[in-house]
Amino acid sequence: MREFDKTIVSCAVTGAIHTPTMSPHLPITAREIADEAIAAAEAGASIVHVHVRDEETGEPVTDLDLFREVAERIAANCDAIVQPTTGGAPTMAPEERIQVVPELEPEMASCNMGSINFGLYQLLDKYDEFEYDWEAAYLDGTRDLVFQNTFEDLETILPVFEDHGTKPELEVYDVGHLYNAKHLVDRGLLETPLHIQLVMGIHGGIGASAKNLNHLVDVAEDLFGDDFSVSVIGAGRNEFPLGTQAVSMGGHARVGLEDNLYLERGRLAESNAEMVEKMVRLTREIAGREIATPAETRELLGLKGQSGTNF
Ligand code: KMH
Ligand code: ZN
Repeated sequence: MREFDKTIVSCAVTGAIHTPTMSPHLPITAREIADEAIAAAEAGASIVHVHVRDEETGEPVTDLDLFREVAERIAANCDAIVQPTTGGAPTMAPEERIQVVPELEPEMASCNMGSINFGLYQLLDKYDEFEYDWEAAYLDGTRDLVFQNTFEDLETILPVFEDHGTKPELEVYDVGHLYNAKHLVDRGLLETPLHIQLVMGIHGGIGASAKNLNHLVDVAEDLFGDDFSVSVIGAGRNEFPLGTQAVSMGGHARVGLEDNLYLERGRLAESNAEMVEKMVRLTREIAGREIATPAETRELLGLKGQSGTNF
């Protein structure tokens, strides 16, 4: 694993996993999403990962005007790296999800390294009723749903990243996805060094445990030698423990309301910024490492710079 002297903290401010009823602090409108990202950057996040939502109902959408509004507002107010999702929601088709890359030509975007069952239906039991009709149907629908990222999908979308100078952040939900990435590197569809985001604890993907994190890093080292950097997302209550393990082993961490609604057991996070502040504190106090600025992160990851984007 590539060892940087600084730690990259990313923040995923809204996502498509959690629905409006689950937290009053989940940003919904383009303005709210952008402002949460700006505050997260001010708290120390050098990469802000963004999804967009229907501004009335909060339903995940791929509306390019909303993505543009979010990206432009963030870029006008901070120098964080704006990283749109090409994952969208598990219900969306890959060809719909990739459109944001040609539109915004971002420095980075997420790129999902394989299909998985993406179970959210287990969240239904936690809520007596939902504010919007779509929420329960959306969650229940994941019982019979595959979050699609086939080899053909990847063959189609990876050249789009290449054409627009967008570095893919490889979202890896299970160990097999690392072998998918190796296959794509061998076919010249992925360029090293890779930036791998280990997504742990999604229902349908690898379980979130210290042992599994070590295993995933071991497999990545077998496959890529030192030609990769790794960040870690622990879903839900796993976020801070696995993020701390990651930064302590020379990796990086992602926090935010996309992946986890709680600042600590039983206490909803009131903002993405306070989640970033906690991860920065843990990085400094437990791992004894400093946080990378956006400029340092661009250098470490070989990004093209904000001037190379289309927003
Ligand atoms: N929302 C999930 C379907 C990504 O942003 O690329 C996957 C996701 C990953 O959020
Ligand atoms: Zn996402």
